[in-house]
Amino acid sequence: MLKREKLAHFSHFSHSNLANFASLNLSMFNLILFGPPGSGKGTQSEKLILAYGLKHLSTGDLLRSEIAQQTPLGIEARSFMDKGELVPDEVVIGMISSAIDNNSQTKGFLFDGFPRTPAQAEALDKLLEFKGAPIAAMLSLEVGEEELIKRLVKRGETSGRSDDTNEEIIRARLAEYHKKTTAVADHYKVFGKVVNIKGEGQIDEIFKSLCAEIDARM
Ligand code: B4P
Repeated sequence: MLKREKLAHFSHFSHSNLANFASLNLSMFNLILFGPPGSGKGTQSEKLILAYGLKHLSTGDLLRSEIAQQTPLGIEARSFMDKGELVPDEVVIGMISSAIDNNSQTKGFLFDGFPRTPAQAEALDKLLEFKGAPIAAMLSLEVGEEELIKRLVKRGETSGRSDDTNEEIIRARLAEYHKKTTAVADHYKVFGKVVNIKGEGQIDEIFKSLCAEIDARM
């Protein structure tokens, strides 16, 4: 059985089977999918969670769900997202912390769009240290700036996402990425966990490159 099939197979294990799971020495396997807005994190995450049976935690999706339900958190988050700014750390960290607690039986998380600041990275490390399950790798999708803008403008034509609708906001998101998020890669480089992947080209080719890097670390 391929490693990724093996891991997906174990995702069907129930709570009572956890002892078996531990005796097989398959501890929690956690990944970060990293990259600028529009680099394909959401696109590749959908394929990776199917292949490896990991629990997908996308802070963008969680925030958009809060906005759709018009919760106080969603209303606050929207005011930042509509300007292309990051949502404050304490809001996002609280949200991720509950999502981790609510999925304690998973055999691994795929973090998509989180962490986006060094403070979020430190908070995540502490949450996972508590579970004895550190980040195995940060897979970083590399895509040129003009290609990113082209993709997001195109998505804006159909997605209805307010942060994709005009180029000025898209450029603000990219500026925010350079100002606050690139430092997160520096944080994980210190631990030798960053793997750069070319994020331009066919979606399936990029997926294969990601799988090769994951399989090498399982
Ligand atoms: P996110 O939801 O994380 O989204 P994103 O960065 O815009 O996009 P992603 O990289 O997932 O792109 P996708 O695959 O969809 O963030 C939205 C906002 O939420 C942020 O700006 C911020 O305000 C807030 N937020 C989220 N997390 C936060 C945090 N931790 N802290 C603070 N604030 C936070 O791809 C984009 C497009 O490209 C798609 O249309 C796709 O079809 C296309 N595409 C993908 N791969 C392609 C390929 N190989 N070739 C051609 N097109 C491709």
